[in-house]
Amino acid sequence: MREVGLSEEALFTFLIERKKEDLSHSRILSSMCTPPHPVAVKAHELFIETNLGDPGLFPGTASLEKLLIQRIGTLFHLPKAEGYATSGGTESNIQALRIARYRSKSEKPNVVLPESVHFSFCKACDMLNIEMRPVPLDKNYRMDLDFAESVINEDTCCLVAVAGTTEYGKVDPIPALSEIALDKDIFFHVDAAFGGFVLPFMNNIPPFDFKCEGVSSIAVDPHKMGMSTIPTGCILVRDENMWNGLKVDTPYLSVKQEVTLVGTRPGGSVVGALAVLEYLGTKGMKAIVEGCMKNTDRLIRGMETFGYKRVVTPDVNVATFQDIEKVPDDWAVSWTRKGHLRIVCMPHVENYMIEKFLDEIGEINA
Ligand code: 0PR
Repeated sequence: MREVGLSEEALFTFLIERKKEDLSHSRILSSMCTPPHPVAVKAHELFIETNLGDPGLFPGTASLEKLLIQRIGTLFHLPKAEGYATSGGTESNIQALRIARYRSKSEKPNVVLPESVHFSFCKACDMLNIEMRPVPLDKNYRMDLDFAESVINEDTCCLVAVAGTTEYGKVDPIPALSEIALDKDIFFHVDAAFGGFVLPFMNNIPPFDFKCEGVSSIAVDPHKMGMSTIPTGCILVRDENMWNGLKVDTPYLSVKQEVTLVGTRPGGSVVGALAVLEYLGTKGMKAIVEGCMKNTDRLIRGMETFGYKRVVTPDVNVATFQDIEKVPDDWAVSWTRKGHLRIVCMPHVENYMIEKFLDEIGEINA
């Protein structure tokens, strides 16, 4: 490192120059993150130095984490759900599989999950030495129920479903899977990292949360549709005893045991997540979700007027299209494993961006 430090002016000139290399969100259509809501930024700054890894030093911050979990538990129809704020969906999914594995007596445990799961499950299964049993999707890009049931055996320690798949924005048949999990006494984890802050604010959606008796745990990410600062995920479990296998002694901390995967944890982004929910309320969240869904719908209809067909009608704000060879320059879009164009209509993807994208792709088509 430098022997003599830079002046503040020189330092920030350098940092700002590098930041200019980053893409502007006005061209980003591929991300499941979005610039944080201003109240999240303000709250994050206020709690910037706090560490939830040693909660006895920051009891006020720790009480806000508890309140965040309580708010989300209530949203997911189980106000007494237990949980904590993770670094994101990956950590939440790893933790869910750890719980499931400790609960299982099998020496060669497997997890039954849809082919559409996020790649964080590959990491979790690799770390935990769990066999993955992928279940193909039906024609609607949802986990095939019969197939799922047929691959569950006595070594299955966990069943996983996704509420808002990363690539196609679909919700698996969670009420039916919940029945299977109850019937076979299998731990059932729902990955709602993306959909968890979308589905509760929509009308007439089938239950995907603790309302289904068989659902054991849920992952949901404030740093995606919760519009908090990065990093914030949350994991919630139905019953606090589920944490038992994960408890580790922490003799010299202000608390004697912890269940989290990481040690030092930011309080700032966690309070940021709570701030967004408190500030917007269900009314504000509904308005944002409605805007995202309207834009998703407008994009799909606009693309279809050019003859670009949707792959599937999404349940949440992720639109996918078939047989696209070229997209207009300077837009960050993504492509699914099957080669479909994928656009995520996050809160920053305003209507004017959709119209502009449609105009430009329309010109290519003309
Ligand atoms: N579960 C689901 C359903 C997800 O979609 C994701 C991430 C995760 C778990 C993992 O979450 P973390 O990344 O918070 O650990 N989905 C996006 C993806 O991998 C994340 C993302 C966000 C990617 C912004 C790109 C980007 O620009 O595609």
